[in-house]
Amino acid sequence: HKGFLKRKAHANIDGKRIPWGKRGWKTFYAVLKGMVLYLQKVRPAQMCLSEEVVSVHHALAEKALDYTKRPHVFRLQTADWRIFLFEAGSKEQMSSWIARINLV
Ligand code: I3P
Repeated sequence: HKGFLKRKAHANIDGKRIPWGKRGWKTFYAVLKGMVLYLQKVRPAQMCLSEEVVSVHHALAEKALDYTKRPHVFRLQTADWRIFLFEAGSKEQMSSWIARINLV
């Protein structure tokens, strides 16, 4: 499962609020392999690919019903209580990410 996703980090480990200045939306190329979500970011200036790794083992994905600023947004809560919002390109893509994440 792969594709572009926009992400906003909402809460850090143990549910601590992400501080001002680090709460913006960023685009990643996301790849879900097994129980791991790889978030790759292309950085043209550095000519390198930076990657973040998020474990989706015991994570919960659901449509972010209370977030209305953007469409097709789902919330991901990880086992260590981090919370991310992800914006997919369409309703279908959003549903498919949610289903795939909750399956593992
Ligand atoms: C954040 C950025 C986000 C915004 C967030 C801001 O600023 O503008 O887009 O979330 O608001 O704090 P920064 O990039 O400086 O961290 P929304 O797009 O959801 O409005 P928030 O603090 O209310 O989450």
